[in-house]
Amino acid sequence: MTSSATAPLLATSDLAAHVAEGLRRAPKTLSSMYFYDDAGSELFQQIMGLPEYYPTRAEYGIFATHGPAIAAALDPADAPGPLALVELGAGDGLKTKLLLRELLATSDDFSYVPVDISAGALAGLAASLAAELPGLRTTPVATDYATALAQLAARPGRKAVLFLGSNIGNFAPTERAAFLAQLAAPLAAADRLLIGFDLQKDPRRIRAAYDDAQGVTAAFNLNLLTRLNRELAADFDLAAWQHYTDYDPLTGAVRSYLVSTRAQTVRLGALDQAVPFAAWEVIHTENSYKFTHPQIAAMAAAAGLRVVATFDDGDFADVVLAR
Ligand code: AVI
Repeated sequence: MTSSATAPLLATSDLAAHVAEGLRRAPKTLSSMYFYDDAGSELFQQIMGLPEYYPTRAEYGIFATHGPAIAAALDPADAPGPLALVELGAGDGLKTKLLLRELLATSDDFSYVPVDISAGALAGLAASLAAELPGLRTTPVATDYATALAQLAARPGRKAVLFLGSNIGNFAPTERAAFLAQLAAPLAAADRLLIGFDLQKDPRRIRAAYDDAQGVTAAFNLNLLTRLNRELAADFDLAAWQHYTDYDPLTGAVRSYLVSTRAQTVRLGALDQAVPFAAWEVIHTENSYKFTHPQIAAMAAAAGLRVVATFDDGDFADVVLAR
């Protein structure tokens, strides 16, 4: 997301309420949404360049190969009126820039609305777009998905919504269905939705993508505790926590955890709370689901959407959907 604002995107009270609730659950849970403070966003940038983390390269390759066809599916030649390209979770926009170049060349009236939870990532994206695509009209929005969905529903005019990078995989199945239904609801006949799905494949390859040899993904996961130390006056001792991740081919879920390597009690000053952890107890921090084409078709149908086009390299699929 691009924004001139650098203020925290989520009030500390939101984080505090979330953490208080998540650490009362069994198993203890924290949402991966909170990975993306400025340090976490930078670590995610590094992850996207790792040899083991194939999804970003795969999707970039799909955009590089099929850019004109993707642009045509999102902005059909006979569709009326200006187009707003709204991207949820825009990040650094590397892949989207391929599409933006294509649309700038073919569409006479479109604008780009990158939405992201990280104001830092958005500011970087806005600066790079201004330098690389000076003719582009950009309106960045720094917010979370829930607010973005409400804003989307209220937005008049033709729109194409991008949800790339297998961000859809970070929802649990029930949340995913609800999110897709909310995304679908405001779409008119000429509107389009492009979703990037990571596909099920060699389980070892998937697992390695979330447990890289350099330990960047571990640092990304552990950064959540650093964030809680800073923003909630917590005293997590990072030396007593490990990153652990596993892939279940039956459910298609990569699950990531922070593992307490000893019995310990952590104080969260801002919550006035002390949380006990048993030795080897885990905090579940992330789901990263992988999909099959039949699952994708079923999810689309359940949200009242049809598949307009699919761009697939065998590892990853970008699917254009419409009402
Ligand atoms: C942002 N999201 C799609 C990434 C994923 O693959 O689930 C986040 C990530 N977590 C660990 N590595 C990458």
